[in-house]
Amino acid sequence: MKNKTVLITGATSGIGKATAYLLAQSGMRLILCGRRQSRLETIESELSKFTDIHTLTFDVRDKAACFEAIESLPDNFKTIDVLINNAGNAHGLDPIETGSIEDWDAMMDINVKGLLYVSKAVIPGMVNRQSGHIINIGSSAGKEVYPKGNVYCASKHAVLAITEGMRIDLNEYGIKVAAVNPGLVETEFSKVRFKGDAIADNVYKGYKALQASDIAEIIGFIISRPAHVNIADLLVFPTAQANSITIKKTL
Ligand code: NDP
Ligand code: 8X3
Repeated sequence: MKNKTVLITGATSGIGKATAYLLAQSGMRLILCGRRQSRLETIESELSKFTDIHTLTFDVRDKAACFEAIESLPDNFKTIDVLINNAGNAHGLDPIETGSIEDWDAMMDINVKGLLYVSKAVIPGMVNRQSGHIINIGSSAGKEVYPKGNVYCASKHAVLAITEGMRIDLNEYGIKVAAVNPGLVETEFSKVRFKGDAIADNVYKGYKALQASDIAEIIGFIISRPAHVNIADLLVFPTAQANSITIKKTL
């Protein structure tokens, strides 16, 4: 664990940030990515006491920026052992007939194409070294479509298909590939989905949602398995949630 270099996309918030804090304490060298540079700087200053941190500020929608960012890594961060493709969000929750094309573009461009761009920049090094570990953050929405979830669910179904394809194609190089698929996690996710609308405040009320730290612990567990063990596909819900629409609320 200690000597590994881990790249986390979407490290400025939620699951990615919690994962950075957890992994830093096991001494892993971290490359933290996101668009909000000031947040990356704060996280870097907090975590530098535990480990070496390098930050990369770029938008995963920008193909050239993804490749330039990975190319720009200093020598001591160039060997990426673990790639955590976490950057992503839902944008909107609307029936297909009224959904916004801008929201659809954002979800497909960030959740699917952004994941592919970053992976394309990182995978050749793993192939050359014949080792590596890719953990893609999917969603329960990648296994089940729910009302008004249409394009977000499609983007996460794509993440799962890409994960399975990566696992097959990278098998011969000894590269592990995993999908972690959470249900409801209390992060900035709903603020982004509902564009700051107060409706976001109700999403996690009346039950105990998963916390970002719960997913970070799962990611830490996956990374820490012995070389011959690959956790391929993990679905995790809060206890109150049975599927995307069955949630036991007390309010
Ligand atoms: P947050 O909104 O808290 O975090 C999203 C992260 O993604 C931020 O760090 C953000 O950084 C980054 N990001 C978003 N868009 C871009 C972009 N265009 N370029 C680069 N980085 C980007 O949400 P979560 O932590 O909940 O989400 C993380 C992942 O978990 C997502 O893939 C999400 O789909 C998935 N997920 C979330 C669930 C939930 O209920 N919360 C459940 C299942 C899966 P910045 O804005 O600084 O760029
Ligand atoms: C996030 C969980 O149920 O809002 O992927 O789609 S959900």
